Amino acid sequence: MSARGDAMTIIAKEKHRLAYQTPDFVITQIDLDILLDENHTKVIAVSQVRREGNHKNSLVLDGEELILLSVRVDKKEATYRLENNQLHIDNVPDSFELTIETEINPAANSALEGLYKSGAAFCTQCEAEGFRRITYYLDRPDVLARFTTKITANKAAYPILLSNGNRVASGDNLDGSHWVMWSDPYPKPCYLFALVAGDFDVLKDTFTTKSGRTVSLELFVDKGNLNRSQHAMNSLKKSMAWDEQRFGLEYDLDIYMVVAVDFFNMGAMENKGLNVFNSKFVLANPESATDTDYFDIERVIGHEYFHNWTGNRITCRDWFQLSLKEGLTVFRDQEFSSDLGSRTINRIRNVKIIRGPQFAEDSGPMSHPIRPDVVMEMNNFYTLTVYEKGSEVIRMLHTILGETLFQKGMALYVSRHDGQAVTCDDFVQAMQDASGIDLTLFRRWYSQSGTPVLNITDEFDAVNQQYKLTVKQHTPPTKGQADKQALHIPLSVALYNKYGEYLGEQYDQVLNVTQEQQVFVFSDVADKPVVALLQDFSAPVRLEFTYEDQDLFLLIQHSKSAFIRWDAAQTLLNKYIRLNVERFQQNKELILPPSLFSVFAELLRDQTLDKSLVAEIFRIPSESSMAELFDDIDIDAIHAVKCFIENAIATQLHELFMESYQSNKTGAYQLIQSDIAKRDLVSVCLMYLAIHGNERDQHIILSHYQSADNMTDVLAAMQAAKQGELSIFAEMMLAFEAKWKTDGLVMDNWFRLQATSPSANCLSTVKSLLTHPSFSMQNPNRLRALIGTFSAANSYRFHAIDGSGYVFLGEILAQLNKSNPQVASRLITPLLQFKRFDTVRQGLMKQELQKLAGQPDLSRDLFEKVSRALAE
Ligand code: B3K
Ligand code: ZN
Repeated sequence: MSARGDAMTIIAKEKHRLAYQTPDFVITQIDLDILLDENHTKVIAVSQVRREGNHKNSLVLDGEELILLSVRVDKKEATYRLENNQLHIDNVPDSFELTIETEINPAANSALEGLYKSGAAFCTQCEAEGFRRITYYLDRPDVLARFTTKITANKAAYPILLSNGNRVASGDNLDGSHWVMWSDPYPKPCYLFALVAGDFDVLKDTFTTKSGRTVSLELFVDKGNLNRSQHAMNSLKKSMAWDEQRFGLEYDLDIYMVVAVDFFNMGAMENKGLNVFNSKFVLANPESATDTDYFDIERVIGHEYFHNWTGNRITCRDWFQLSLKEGLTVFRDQEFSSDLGSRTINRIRNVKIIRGPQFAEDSGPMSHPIRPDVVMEMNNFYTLTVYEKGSEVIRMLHTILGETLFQKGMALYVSRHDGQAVTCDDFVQAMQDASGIDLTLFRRWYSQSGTPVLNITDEFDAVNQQYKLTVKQHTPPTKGQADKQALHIPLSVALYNKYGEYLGEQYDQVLNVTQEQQVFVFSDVADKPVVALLQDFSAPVRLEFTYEDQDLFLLIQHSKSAFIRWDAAQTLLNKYIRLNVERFQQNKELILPPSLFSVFAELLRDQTLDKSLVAEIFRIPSESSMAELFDDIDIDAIHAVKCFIENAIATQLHELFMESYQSNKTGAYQLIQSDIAKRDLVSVCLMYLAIHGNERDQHIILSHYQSADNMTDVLAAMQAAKQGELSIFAEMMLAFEAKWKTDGLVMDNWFRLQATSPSANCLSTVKSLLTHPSFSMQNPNRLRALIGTFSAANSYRFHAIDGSGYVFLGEILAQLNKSNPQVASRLITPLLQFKRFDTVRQGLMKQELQKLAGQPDLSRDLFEKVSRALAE
């Protein structure tokens, strides 16, 4: 692979944010003529090139995995040099037409970047730097060109030929091929280019924009899948309406197309007017998809649609600015989901991601600010930090400015920068200019990596009736950043009295923490209050505050914020997780406070609570999020404590789970909020019943499975049976496999169940499944479902003390290093944290990393992560 090389060449490729330079040349127009063929696709690119600034530099274009056929400058054969994946053309005029002919091999493209085959179809993925695998080009986001694309292909095999913009012409050739010409009126960076060719079923609809224009909506799915495409179409229409209502942003082209493909490295891609989607985020019907699948489809359809403004019309100047579009668009999709569904439940689920895997990333060898400073392989920076923490940073701005000023800032940002490629600083500047609020200090969130810690102590002065909070902030050092500065942290707090009564709005405030230490005083407080801290998780920080159990119980029972009720339960559980891990290590008996059972029982009995909230409270943190409570991870202790807590709750509240199961069981399937919440709670009840596991419990689980008319209920029963290691699990798995074995997306659930099995032979099962007919090493969804789940979501088995889990993952990564480095680079994550484990595991994990480091053809993707981890 020509983009790869030995360690030294790779190091030379490290790029720095501050080294940004404006391009020497721009391309204003590119006309592509693409003759599709499985192994010999021909690409003729005619570009209008213009020199920028006063210099005599050569034109240097990026290209990878290309066969160069010819280069012409103003129609004349040109001389050129090929050096390190770049095409150099010396002595070019200031303005000229450049014609480049290349040949590519889409069928051999297993990396799924550039033009490749997904099953029978051709499709593309160009972000971040995939366009250079289609033709030699100025592959950088600040070069914006108008594109026309003529696609020619065999008509019988590829009746549908798509690209960005509007379809302007088409025709048939005598040899059985046909062609379609597309023209995109909006100048765009090449990462937004897309091409799709294949034989699809199409679902058509229209949307009328607020200014009265009719937009054609077309959703392309594999033949036979139309009955699974309606929800995605509904989601698209909801997204378009929501962006008009909440952000005042209207769609700009006459057509919006979405294509679902089976082979895709990530979720979806926002190519202008032609989104390409992983079929996982398009296809759903009640029988084959869960409530979570439905939710995710709506969320991802929204996310890609919202990029049309935040990403496409206004794009990134360089890739270091990725969070400009991703953090903002994640914030927008979270708000969309929250406006359409439950704000609290959305917030809880997003916060779990930050506190779990994002905090882990923040403290590990790949730790980086939301706007990274050094990048080797850009694909490695589509991270939880850039996306999810990036969204938290936007959310903090929203909290500080309020909705009105935030929207004023958005409007200014859009009007000021429409059609441009800009920076995160430009965004913050627009927010500051529109609001009049000084954001100088706030900008540090863009440059500082790591998770800030807020250490809070309180004091009650009965004589003066004052309640004081002393807030200290510090951010532990991270890779490349030893010294940290104070950040602007919005800290939302509210006070309650000892009966759990809310003290009123003057005691419910967002405090602006801006210094290393600050004291905040509340006056006229009659008795020592109970404080709810970091309401709605108002900042992505770790909180240190010593709560008495009784105060947490009070917040769980009485807080007027549903989020705080959940969060207080988390804090209580975390307190006992920490304590019990220590007790386990000291060989002491594990304990829980007796009131936990009575307070939790009340929650189950309370008919007024959102069922999903109750479900979330009863979901004990996963072992990997428990790990985030500790600097040094004790896998065995964490596993024991998790089992202990779940067993204790299952035993103590057994009858209540039985009752709650019966009263929340839903009738015929409906995709409505109240039923979704009930199914959620039912799945938790089933899980506890399975852990308890007597004959009656087993009977309930089996009959739940047998009578289910939807995938959510089917999987709830199977998940429970697996967790309780019940004998009925094996039969369920066999029946499921027989029914779904030809449907990869549905089988992913089955692979995930296998991969998360608590059973001691889990790894050998996972290994044997590599040859299962439904599995494929070429399909990223299958890889993530089986291997990704085993190594990231089954910590106890993956971290087996004999190192077998590590060796297994190491071997898989060595294989994927060649075929699909991007996916390999995602799957390696659990190995990177080796420093936090005991010496035996550390040694074994390190051994696997070293083996990878010794691979002669290590991809840039893996090299960056392995070398950063080993350098720690
Ligand atoms: N922008 C794409 C992600 C591209 C990832 C490239 N490795 C999807 C999204 O965030 O909407
Ligand atoms: Zn995105």
